Amino acid sequence: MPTALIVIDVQNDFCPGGALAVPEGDAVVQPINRLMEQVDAVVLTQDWHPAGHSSFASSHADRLPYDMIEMDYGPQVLWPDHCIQGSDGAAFHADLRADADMIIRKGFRAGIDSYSAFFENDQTTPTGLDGYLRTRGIDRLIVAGLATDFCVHYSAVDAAGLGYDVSVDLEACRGIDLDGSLDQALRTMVEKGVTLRGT
Ligand code: VGL
Ligand code: ZN
Repeated sequence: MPTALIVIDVQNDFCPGGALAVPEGDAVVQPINRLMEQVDAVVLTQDWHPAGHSSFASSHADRLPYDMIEMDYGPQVLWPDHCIQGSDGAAFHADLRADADMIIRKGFRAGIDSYSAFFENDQTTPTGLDGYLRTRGIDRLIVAGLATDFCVHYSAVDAAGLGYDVSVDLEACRGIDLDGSLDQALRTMVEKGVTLRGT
């Protein structure tokens, strides 16, 4: 089966020292580099927000990072400012192999966040990745990267819903874990038909 590796958001801001650092976020780089050698196609996603993005706590009066708010498309966690377009924080980790086939940027509309590589957080606006993969004849996906409980989770569940054979390599992922979000994400992925590897 033609297989693609979908590398989620391995960017400086999600690594130690970054604006939204995931614990041990940089530990995913070497396992991902090795996975890249085992697949037919490699896609990187890049969280890519304009300054003042609506997912930033700083864009809302009297709100702090990790507060929840209600957006017109549903509940949204508020984050520290991160992955601003063109910033060093938005750049890929320097040790991530650079020879990917495709880079898909997400979260670039000021009023809507995008955790998933396939649909924005309204769960209907497509990013175009499904079309790219289908026209390349890809039917199996390995998903890895940051963060397990947010962008990896939503990308894997959407991919399964779109009919791909999806596995998540947990050795090549790290999570944020807000109030049990990591366990919840693992359970949801399994329920939606995603295979978890490396547990
Ligand atoms: C992510 C929070 C905000 C992620 C992106 O890559 O999981 N999380 N933006
Ligand atoms: Zn983001």
